[in-house]
Amino acid sequence: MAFDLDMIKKVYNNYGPRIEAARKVVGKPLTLTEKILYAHLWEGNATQAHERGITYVDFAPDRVAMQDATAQMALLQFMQAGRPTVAVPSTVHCDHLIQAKIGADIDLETANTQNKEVYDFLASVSNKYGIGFWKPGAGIIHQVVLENYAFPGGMMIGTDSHTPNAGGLGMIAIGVGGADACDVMAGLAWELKFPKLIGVKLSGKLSGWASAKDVILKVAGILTVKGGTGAIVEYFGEGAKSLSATGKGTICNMGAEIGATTSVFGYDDKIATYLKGTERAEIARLADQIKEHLTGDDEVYANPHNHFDQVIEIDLSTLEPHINGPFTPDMAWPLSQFAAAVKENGWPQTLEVGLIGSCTNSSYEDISRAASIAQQAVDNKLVSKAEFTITPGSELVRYTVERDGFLKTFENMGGVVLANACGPCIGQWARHSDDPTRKNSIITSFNRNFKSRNDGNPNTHAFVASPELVTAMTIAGDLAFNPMTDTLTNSAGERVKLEEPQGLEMPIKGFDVEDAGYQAPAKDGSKVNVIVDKKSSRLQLLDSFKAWEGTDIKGLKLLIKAKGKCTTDHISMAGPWLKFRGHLDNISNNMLIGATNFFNDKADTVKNQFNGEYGPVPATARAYKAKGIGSIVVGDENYGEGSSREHAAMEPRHLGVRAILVKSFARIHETNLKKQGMLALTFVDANDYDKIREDDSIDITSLNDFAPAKPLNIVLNHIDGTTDTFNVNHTYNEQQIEWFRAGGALNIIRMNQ
Ligand code: MIC
Ligand code: SF4
Repeated sequence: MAFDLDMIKKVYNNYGPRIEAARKVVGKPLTLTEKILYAHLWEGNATQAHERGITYVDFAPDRVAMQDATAQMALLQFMQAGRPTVAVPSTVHCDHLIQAKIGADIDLETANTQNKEVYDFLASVSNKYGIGFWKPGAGIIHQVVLENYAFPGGMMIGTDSHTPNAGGLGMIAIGVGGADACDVMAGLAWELKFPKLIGVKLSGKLSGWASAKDVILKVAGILTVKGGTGAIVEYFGEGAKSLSATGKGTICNMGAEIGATTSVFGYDDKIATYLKGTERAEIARLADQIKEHLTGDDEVYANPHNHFDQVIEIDLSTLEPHINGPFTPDMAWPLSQFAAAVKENGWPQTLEVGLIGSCTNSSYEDISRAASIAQQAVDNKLVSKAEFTITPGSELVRYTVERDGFLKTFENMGGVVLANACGPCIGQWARHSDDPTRKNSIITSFNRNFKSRNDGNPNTHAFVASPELVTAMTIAGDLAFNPMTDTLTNSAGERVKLEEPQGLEMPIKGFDVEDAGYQAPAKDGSKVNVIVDKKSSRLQLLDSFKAWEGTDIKGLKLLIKAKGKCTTDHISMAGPWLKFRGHLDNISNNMLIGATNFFNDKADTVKNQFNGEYGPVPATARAYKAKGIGSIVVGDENYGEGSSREHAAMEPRHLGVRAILVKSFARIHETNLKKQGMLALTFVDANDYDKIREDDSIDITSLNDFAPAKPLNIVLNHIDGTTDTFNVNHTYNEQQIEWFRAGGALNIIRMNQ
């Protein structure tokens, strides 16, 4: 048994008393989100102030989950915290570093050889500090967590932005940077700005081609990539109860794409069924005993407008399948309008590859529904026009869907089954293309479709849809195809219409697996040695960052003024760079290489103010650093959208950037910057962005009066001798200001060791 039943019992025992205590303070009916949050207040302190969207509150999460690409940095930091074991149950999952090239077995073997050093490091650190270790091939973090660890009413943090997947089982699960994980594993409180609440009322019932994925594709269209910022999204209503637990997981997972802190569903029969089907009947039994606490109060759902900051209503019975993209996950198209959009926008109509799976969509239900479409292709002699890949989310699902014949069906349709890992979703994809300069289209059941994400090619137009729709589109090889209305011609020249997908929420014969891939830690890890080779190109022990010098920061050189979308993929690209996630100096060579320079519209070409020459961003930052001069990065809206990777904050810190000044931040990235002792600042007046010139030297003043809610001051020293001055905002609280002063949060933990 991998999950920790004693911990769950303890959480449930506290539930009633804590919620009643909070109820007295709040004095009004409670949403589910509030109940879970109040049940996890640090030291049960019900009197902590909690103004939505305003106050920071301390919480005590029950679990930590880390994936291999972010765990390296999280654990390198934890190793410096001086603790003998982790304070809460924690796990590491090896999923991001496996490259998809040929097929599951060979790719896994290659990964085991190429990443040996990193896997050995993660395995031995886990063994030493009491962390559960899921080997390469075991599956993708969120699917494995859903199958083993997620529980209704729990609270978890994970070093990956799609951690909210566990909301499908009624858990508040939040994506964070490694430094946050390090704090919780070290036994400290975890703070979060008390979220705003968005309620999504689902009525009706899905049918035909519509699936859970279409709910979140539609919500993304309504809320956009920024709309969920600072909020937790709570789904409720009869429609919510009709969705399978894994369908709920899909919705919560992709909630990361609207910037939401997390998303959550209340405990219901579907969740109980899933728990029982995954050998956790005992948890369902315990949850039944405190059922009333694991859903919102009746009054809340009867009059949601009185209790949520925003309410959205969706009728599942009339919901159309959606396709979102290209280049951003919130460009939502109902299927019936998509073909016209493809033509009007001149997107490449030929579909070259369809990819299903990923942490978002690889449940038994997803695979069985997609297979029902693939089977029709085989039965009706339809030859798939596009390439097709399948990435199972876990070994449990893979083993079971193989047993039940679905993988064979995909292979019969011409599909290639990849390893149970992130693969193409994170750019770990050796895509074979005859001409990478050609504009081309792919469609996936993943969640992100930023430029260059899947195959590193900016000419690839990536669209996102449900696995069943991806399968149908793949067969057609044509983005203008609508399986609900159009027919296809088979190899015998006959017209064939695909029938609606059919699937099963849970396997009739139950789940099965030979080796799920779990390795329990040593009972006493004190003797376990963790070795990091000094000459390694992949792992590097961390040095501490310097504390603040105690004065205003003057003469910072503008490193880059980034224009437009600047996601964590632009700041610290994944794909080929994933191999350096444990080596801060080496990975810093990808810093901001994807960002567009406002002054020349080019990526990775910025002016070195000392010699006037244009060069790569990392090299320019290193040149300033070598002279002992700091720099500053300026950016646009929603800067740092996307991933939880703290490398996007540590790299600038390492290369001498002192402040990031933008129109607005994405939540996880803003916190990551604060944790590393950086200044994360926002323009009071967004028009001040226009005042920043390419040759500016910039001062940040009033730092001696740095205080919560008090703006700081910026002086732009232009090269012609003129200056501009304006105020900038920040969201630092007292404690976060301490992090800045100490040069990073870790320096404080170390001091208190
Ligand atoms: C992603 O989907 O972008 C990732 C790769 O899973 C990231 C984590 C990472 O960068 O390692 C995430 O979503 O946080
Ligand atoms: Fe992996 Fe993709 Fe899921 Fe991120 S979104 S965890 S890269 S499968």
